[in-house]
Amino acid sequence: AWTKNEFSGFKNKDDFEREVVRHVETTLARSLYNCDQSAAYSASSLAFRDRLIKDWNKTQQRQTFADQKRIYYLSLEFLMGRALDNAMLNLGFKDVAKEGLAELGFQIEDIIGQEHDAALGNGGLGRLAACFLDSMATLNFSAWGYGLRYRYGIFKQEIIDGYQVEVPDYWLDFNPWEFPRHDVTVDIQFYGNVRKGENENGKTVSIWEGGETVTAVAYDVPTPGYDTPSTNNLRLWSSKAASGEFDFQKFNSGDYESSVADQQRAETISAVLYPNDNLDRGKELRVKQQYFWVAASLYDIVRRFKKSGRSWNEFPDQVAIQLNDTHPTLAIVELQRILVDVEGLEWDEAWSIFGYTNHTVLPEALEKWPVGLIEHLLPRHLQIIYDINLFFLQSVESQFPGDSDLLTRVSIIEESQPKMVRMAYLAVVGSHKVNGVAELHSDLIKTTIFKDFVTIFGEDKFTNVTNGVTPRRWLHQANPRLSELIASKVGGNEYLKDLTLLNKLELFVDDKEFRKEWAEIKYANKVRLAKYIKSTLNINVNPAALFDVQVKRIHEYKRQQLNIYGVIHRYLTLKAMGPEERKKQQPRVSIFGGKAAPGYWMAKQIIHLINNVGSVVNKDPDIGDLLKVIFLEDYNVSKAEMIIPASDLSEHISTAGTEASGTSNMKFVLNGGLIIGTCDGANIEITREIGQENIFLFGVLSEDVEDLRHAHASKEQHVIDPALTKVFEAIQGGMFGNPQDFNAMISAVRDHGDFYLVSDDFQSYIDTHSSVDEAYRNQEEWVSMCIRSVARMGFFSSDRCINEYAEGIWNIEPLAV
Ligand code: 26W
Repeated sequence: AWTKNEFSGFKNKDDFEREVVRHVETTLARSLYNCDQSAAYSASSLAFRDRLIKDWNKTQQRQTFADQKRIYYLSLEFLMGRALDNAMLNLGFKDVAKEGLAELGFQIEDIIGQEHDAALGNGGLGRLAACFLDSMATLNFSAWGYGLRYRYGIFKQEIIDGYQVEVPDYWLDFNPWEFPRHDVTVDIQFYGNVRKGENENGKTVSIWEGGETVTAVAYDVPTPGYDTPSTNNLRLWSSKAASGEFDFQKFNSGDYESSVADQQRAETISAVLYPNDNLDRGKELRVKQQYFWVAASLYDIVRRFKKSGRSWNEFPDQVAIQLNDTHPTLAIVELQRILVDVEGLEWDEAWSIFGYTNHTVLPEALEKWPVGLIEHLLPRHLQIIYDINLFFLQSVESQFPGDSDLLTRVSIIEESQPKMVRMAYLAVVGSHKVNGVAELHSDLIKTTIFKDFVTIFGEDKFTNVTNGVTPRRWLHQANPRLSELIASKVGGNEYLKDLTLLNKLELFVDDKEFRKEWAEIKYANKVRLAKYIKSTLNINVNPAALFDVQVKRIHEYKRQQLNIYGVIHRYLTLKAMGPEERKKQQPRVSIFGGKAAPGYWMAKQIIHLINNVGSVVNKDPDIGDLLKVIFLEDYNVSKAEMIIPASDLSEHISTAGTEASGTSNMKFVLNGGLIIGTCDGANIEITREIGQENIFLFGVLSEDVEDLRHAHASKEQHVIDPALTKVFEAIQGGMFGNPQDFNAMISAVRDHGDFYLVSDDFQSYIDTHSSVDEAYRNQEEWVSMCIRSVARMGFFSSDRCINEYAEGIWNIEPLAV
């Protein structure tokens, strides 16, 4: 057993204050009289950081000493959000900090609000990686995250005249949470050529030489667990020019400019996060990022392994590498290169080192690289890919003799013009387990994109790990009052480490006083969001109205267009009513937020329509508080922490079969909101857990999607839903600005086969919204539904997911503290 103070923390508020003052005066070199909120943030962070470092060092020592298997989580994205609040809560000293800051004349919320989000991710995949880091530390696993230290995270979104404008997110001005390790560097090679030659031991191997070298520098970020001294490491690589002789030569011969240009070219590799979500654009710089990061990480992993002095056959007992989507798939090839070319080992296929998590079935998101590009950039790796493919196809041929169609279908090399390397197939062939992220999704990958591979490798290679979220950030941190109320009923904060304890709440569903407190907290959270809307958009929204929220990346498959058409339908319906009838309607606020990929034109049109509808509806005197339409600018993790607790109803309305899991659906329910959603992703398991009487499901089922699409495609113009037709007529009549702007959106439904089935689902969508209105009118029953739902959400903790990965994929046990 450990005591908190032994490891980290503050004796009391005075202790904390002293540390803040010390940092203000020395580290920041400012006087206390000149300490503004920003300085108070910096000093508080440094004070907590000092504590974190101690735990972190001890954890790393303990892990080195124990010398057990480690998990390496490779992800191109880590969407961490803010660190200070999280550090205060995980270390357990937020109260002390609050009092201390108050004495210094600050409100803790203002100080927390000074921090710039660490936004090194696009959406679901990156945030999942961040939740996993929190769980791995909390559960005391020896785990490392490996990623890229982008100078620019996901862009900031501004809305100007209703359109999205992208602004660069330069976030590194002051970042107390990272530690540059200028002594931990790896030289990474690109281009060049391959010849046969002898290695140190006189063995004939392939030698990759020439080309250019870029240096990877490690930046370490401590990631603390909750209520444990375990603090794991997230290592992010930054690129810089290698200080080779080549540069000096140029420099000395007076070619200063081109030497600086080389430097900039090297730095470009880790300069910017690609802002595409679910779309592969096949850019050379992206594959350079991938190899740079993967090669540096593997070098680091192998270096650590070799330090233990073990022989290579123990490698799989010491190392588990999880591939977060196909982005790090080159790690499979790079490890093979290290083993065969550098270490001189024989080709060995049967190692259980890699696990591959698939996060999407959308064909446009599946990575493929032109063979010519890989050959040019990574000539030796292409040879190894060909070898892997050869061995694989030979084994398929011996298993299914004469089935040449099968060989063509499963080949890692697609015989197209130009030829392509199929990264998902490479990941499947090179991993011992492949998992989807929700039951439906894991079933779908087995019957669609990886069907043939199930035949070849058998069912057991394919598994499911339903996603989860960390209750520390997504309940305790985001919704402190609700977290406290829950703790008072379920036996304290233990439930934050064992979320199934939430089930004790069922006993209090009928407790009037408890329900009242519950409702008051929701209301207070809505008031806070209403104030934020007032201060940013100058729009008054009534906190007593039903808050209906859809916040996520803007994408046609996520169907924000269905939502806004539903809003327009509501508006038209209200307009057609007499004043008496109107008074009987449920007031609503429709809240949207999310970024569109900068090159995704249709998604940007959707944002534009939402804003135009808002500017008409919000100032219509006939409507008043009955309907408001809000688009919140620059949705990110810290805004999610404010928005999610304020929602009554949230929308998870993807075309069935397209959303792999969704994770915000879990966060919304955990915060006492209900869901309107399709039978897709984790919505299905949420329904199973909380009961179908507590969720508003609608729409076609995934097994019917293909037939419907075919039926639409076979018709010239397909007949669309009459209510939706009215919506289209209103848009085309110019009710929401220049109708031409929205031709493409309408025509996608009307003339291009309605791929996302907006028309098919429209009627059931608006009917289901009517049921929501009706249910909301009975507030007592509504609150009961919310409490029951929260009580049954224990399954969706990312702790449960990590335990499933540990047991079913990584074969690893936690390290006792
Ligand atoms: C190559 C471009 C690219 C970039 C990002 C392709 C694909 C991605 C991600 C895999 C997209 C993503 O974030 N997927 C989401 O992953 C979440 C975590 O598993 C799921 O909850 C979401 O349903 C899924 O869309």
